[in-house]
Amino acid sequence: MDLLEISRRDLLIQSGRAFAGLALFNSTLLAQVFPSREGEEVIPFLDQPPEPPKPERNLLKWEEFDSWITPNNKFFHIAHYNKPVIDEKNWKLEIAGLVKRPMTFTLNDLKARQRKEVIFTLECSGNHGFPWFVGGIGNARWGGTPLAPVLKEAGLLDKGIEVVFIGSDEGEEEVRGLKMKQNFARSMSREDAMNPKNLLCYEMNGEPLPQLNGFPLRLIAPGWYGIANVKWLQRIEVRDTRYMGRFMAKDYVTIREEQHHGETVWVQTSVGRELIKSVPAKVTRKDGKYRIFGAAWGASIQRVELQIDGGPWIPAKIDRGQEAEFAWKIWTLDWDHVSPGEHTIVSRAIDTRGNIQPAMDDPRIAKKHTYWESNGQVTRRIRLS
Ligand SMILES: Nc1nc2c(c(=O)[nH]1)N[C@H]1C(S)=C(S)[C@@H](COP(=O)(O)O)O[C@H]1N2
Ligand SMILES: [Mo]
Repeated sequence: MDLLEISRRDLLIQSGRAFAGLALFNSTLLAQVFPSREGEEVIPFLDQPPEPPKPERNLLKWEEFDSWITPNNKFFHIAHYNKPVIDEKNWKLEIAGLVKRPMTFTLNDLKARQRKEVIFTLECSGNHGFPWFVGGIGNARWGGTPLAPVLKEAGLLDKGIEVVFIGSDEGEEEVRGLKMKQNFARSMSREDAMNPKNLLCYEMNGEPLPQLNGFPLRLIAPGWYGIANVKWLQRIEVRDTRYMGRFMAKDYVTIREEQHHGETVWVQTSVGRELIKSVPAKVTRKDGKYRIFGAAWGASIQRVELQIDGGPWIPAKIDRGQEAEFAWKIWTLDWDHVSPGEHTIVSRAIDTRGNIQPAMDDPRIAKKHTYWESNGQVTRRIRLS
């Protein structure tokens, strides 16, 4: 059983770390226990994603969703350029640009600093719905050292307004017929970069960061879409102008029609913070009783509701993840009085301020012309016998 395997694996990881406190150990194990029922059977949805065009991305298969923490070998990976294999002996992180004291750090230097963990659900902003790209998401326990004190030590100059995170991976870009080599990079405003939650991350679920997830170091920016979490980090550069690279200003741009004083305006924004979202993950049957499982993330989740066959919204039960601000919540609904035949299931998440995950026909979704940041309500179809 998958669940037991994960627990055993976690046990090995935890016991390998000599001084892991018993309380932490217990709570981690407890948190991973999925609200599943022994021997239940998963009923496949009718709307299946097509065969993944890029199997190497290792996307999440929602019907196999059975762990609050996504194990490293089941975590998706997306790389836009090459996938550098880095020898940590030859690697350094450089802090450069508009700082008083340019600095370099080896991996051991970073590991010697304050260590922090965050459980954060990383979602690719391209995850735009069934039956297309949906599995670019996973939840991991990321370990590393906080970024803000490192930047403080380097001393940002007053005119430094932009912090650029540059990866080791590179590709060719073309602007106005000019071809040039570029490294993958994303930026944040000085204020966003200094957020105490940001980590220079070298560990994923208690193991060194896997190569495809950015070994030896990546940025983990809890609350931001995947694209902001720069992998294979090699240089952090402080500038006095906005960074305009491909993944900030050209690609990963949301284009939406908005109404300004009754006029239609096309607005372009760079993909940014995660948005409130939920998805029905799977339906199971045990002794003729059905249970719907799902996840909700991207905001501080107050509740999740389900609509079956266009009926009233029914509250689901949130079972896991309430304690972790940036992690997905796992919810379930015991589905009674089910008749044979075809059914639709829709979920919506509501945040602690009362904001509701938008319906697909909400102008925020319907008037969006690029597929990024698609947090509309997901409808799934199923046939029961
Ligand atoms: N250096 C680098 N960082 C990157 C990327 C990349 O191509 N190169 N892809 C980004 C995108 S689009 C996503 S969704 C996340 C995926 O993180 P993962 O591969 O660890 O799942 O990494 C981000 N960081
Ligand atoms: Mo992404």
